[in-house]
Amino acid sequence: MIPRLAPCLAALALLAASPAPAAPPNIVVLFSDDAGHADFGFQEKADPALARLTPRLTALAKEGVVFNQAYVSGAVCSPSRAGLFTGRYQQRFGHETNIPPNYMKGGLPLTEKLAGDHLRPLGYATGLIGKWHLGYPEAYQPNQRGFDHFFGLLQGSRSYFPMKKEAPHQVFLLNGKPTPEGGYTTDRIGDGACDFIRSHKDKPFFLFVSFTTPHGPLQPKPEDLEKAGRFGSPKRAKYAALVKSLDDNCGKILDCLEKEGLAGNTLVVYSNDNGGQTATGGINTPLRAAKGQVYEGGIRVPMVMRWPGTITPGRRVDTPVITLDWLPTFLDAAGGKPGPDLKLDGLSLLPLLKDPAATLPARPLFWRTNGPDGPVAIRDADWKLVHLRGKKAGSKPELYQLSADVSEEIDLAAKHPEKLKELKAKLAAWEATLAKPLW
Ligand SMILES: [Ca+2]
Repeated sequence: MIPRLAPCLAALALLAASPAPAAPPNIVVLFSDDAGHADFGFQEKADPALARLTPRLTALAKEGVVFNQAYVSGAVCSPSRAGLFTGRYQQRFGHETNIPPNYMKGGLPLTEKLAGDHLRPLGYATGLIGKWHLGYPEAYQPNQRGFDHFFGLLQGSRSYFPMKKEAPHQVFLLNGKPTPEGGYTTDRIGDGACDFIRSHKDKPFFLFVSFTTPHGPLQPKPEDLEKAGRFGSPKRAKYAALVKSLDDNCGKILDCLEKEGLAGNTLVVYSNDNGGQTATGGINTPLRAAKGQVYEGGIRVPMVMRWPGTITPGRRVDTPVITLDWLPTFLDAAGGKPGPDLKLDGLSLLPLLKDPAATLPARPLFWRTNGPDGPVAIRDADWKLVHLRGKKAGSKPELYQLSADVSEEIDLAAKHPEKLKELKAKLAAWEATLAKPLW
């Protein structure tokens, strides 16, 4: 028998020596809305009270990597999402400001391809649960923009409790059809995400969970408000309770992945769509300003990625990254390549995720929030130019060195005119490539 077995054993040994190609990972994005930079336990300058209320996201961060200098491409909801889904600066296609409420003349331009459009041909099931905010007419809704499955609202926010009176585009749709009111909005989004995971566990999936939490209205569940404890202001207490419900539901979704045996081969990303909204209780310490502005407090966000076996747990990355990098990263992880005609603005973060010693090619990052006369900013290495333009602040460009002054308090424009000139030129070259805002 031994001689007959030998070739089989040799073949087995050969198989063991050459690992099977890894299955493409599931990709799950947990995305919050208007949360403060300091309002998560994994942040370096976390508010201790909020750290206590965010144990699940803190645990996720310990199992993965935290990006200390993560940016969004837009300072408010809709443009930020247009950038991350396309991997392109949204100002290139005129999606520069929030879509006006219930605007029926368009949405994210149909000339643009979104993440789901790219991932579906790679064998991915695609789902969006929660807030859309990228267009109301049918042709602009998620089911027509690369998502097989959509359960959520077209509007940018809604009541957290069942609406007594119908409001346009705020009812939850299930693949285009309105669903009855019922349940707490954040819980419905968490449950909808788990339903998607359970029903798509047999093939790779891309699931984008788009919470409205903790965007206003400040309507926490009474039990969350009680558990949140005492705060200096009622507003901050309600906001904290909303963040608690966000963390609870992120935990629920992570548990679903675990229960279905999928956590090991799933890239989980957590981040937030724009800088914290201080007007509704968010705290951005130590960053200057808030949602809507091009200072760090408007554009720098908490960001975590976990992918067991690929990302070494417990790392913090200081390289500046931007949500425009997500699409190239997801394509890279899924084994795809962006076509040359796509003209993506982001870079794959996979090298950074795989190797702590890796670096990204040097590149400037840009922001503009309100057309050619609106506030604008560029970050290039450690330098940042902010120009509010328009009627604001005397309209002089300001220059900051972020490693020494993350709070953007010391304007170095007069001290470093050459650097100011260099950044102004780069900014002007970028602005020359942009389209006119669509609305
Ligand atoms: Ca937002």
